[in-house]
Amino acid sequence: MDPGGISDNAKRNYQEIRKKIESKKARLCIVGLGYVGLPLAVALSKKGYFVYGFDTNPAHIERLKKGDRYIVDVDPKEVLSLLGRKRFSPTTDTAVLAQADIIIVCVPTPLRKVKVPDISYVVKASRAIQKYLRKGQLIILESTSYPTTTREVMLPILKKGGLREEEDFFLCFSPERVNPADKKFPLTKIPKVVGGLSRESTTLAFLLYSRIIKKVFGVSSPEAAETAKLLENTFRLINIALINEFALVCHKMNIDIWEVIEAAKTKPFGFMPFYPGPGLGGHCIPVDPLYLSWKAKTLGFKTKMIDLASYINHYMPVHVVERVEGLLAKKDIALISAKVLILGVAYKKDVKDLRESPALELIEIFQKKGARVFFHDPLIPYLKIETINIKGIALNKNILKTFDCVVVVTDHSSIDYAFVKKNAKLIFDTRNIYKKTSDTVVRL
Ligand code: SAJ
Repeated sequence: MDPGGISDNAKRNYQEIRKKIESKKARLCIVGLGYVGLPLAVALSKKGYFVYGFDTNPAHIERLKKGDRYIVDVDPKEVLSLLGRKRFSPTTDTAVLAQADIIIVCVPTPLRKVKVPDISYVVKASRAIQKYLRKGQLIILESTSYPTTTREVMLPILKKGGLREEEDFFLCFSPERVNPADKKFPLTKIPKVVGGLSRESTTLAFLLYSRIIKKVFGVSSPEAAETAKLLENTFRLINIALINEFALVCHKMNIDIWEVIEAAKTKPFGFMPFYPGPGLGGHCIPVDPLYLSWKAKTLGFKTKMIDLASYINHYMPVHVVERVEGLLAKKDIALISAKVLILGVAYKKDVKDLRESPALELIEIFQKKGARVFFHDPLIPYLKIETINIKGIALNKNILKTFDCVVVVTDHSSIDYAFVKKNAKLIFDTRNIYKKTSDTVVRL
């Protein structure tokens, strides 16, 4: 799309950025080198752009320079090669923001303790950018947030120095969609949505992402892009809650939920399988939809489904403990004297991320009921979070035999489940790893 009906000043700035994108002379800065920012920095840098990687945490910068792997989807060797070729420059120095023609913000958007959005990282990043903001810059926000964040939070901060949006600088929202540890869908294979304050900013973001991603989809505003992302994650939250509730009902009816899902999956249209589990973890699915319900509430609208789905998902760890308690009671073992092993504590398989992991709630509930709780996770050697402070154990047959129950919580691929089955007295399988129930294996 070429600019239509804009001022000469805007056109000059637009064309300057466009030319730099097309010639790959644009200097980029990714703000936030986490599971979203680092893969993006590497992908753009590999495509030939010079990329600054800004992060407030010096440890991230040090680890990158040492070739440490701290993001599961990024190969440290690639980072070292880009560093060596001076294509990528990680730094904690905000002054690089002045050098960048395009700045992409990938900072966390968590919830505060009282379950309201915490956009303090977005505000801090916006203030840092504003200090160095100059004509001819494109700013893109990728962090998931409630609709209007780009226009009503970021924009007023950027304009503080007198520069004008869509005239001197351009502003766009493009939701991140990284799926951690998903080899089938690396960043470059996941279509990207872009929504700018004007056609020009949308076009510039479209051109940039098109260099690394096959399908880029432009929408009419940042709000449309912000809301599309929340729809994606709310879709998952609700459907995971639905299948969790189905698991609870099927347990009551003594019907195998896993068989029911396999049967429903044979329907070639109008159905998408989700799987019950021990609860809902990660920093996105349990969190992002609450950004929407919070925004709706400010407009006097109560989103009942999101709140109900969150309630059901948060009930699952309680259900798992109740099931284990019931199984042990049949063996005349009370939880208060039981020894329980949590197998896998990350929020989902093959990642080493604990955020919102249901395993943490499970451990707390088991401990409150007096059980002695241990864990094994091949990717997480130690748990030191709030009231939990335990070291992971190695799996060996003598140790396994000492547990009254082993609870499969995170189905990491690298765990030897046959070995566990051979040596455990009782297994409660929340992920259907064993595909069928037996005299020592009970499934959710
Ligand atoms: N879970 C279930 N049952 C399911 C699917 C997931 O219990 O059928 C659980 C998982 O075990 C995990 C939680 O839900 O604890 C979230 O898993 P997830 O894979 O849905 O979420 P994330 O946070 O790893 O990644 C998601 C992306 N995942 C997928 O689309 C598959 C995507 O929604 C976003 O790109 C990403 O969040 C994000 O950054 O928003």
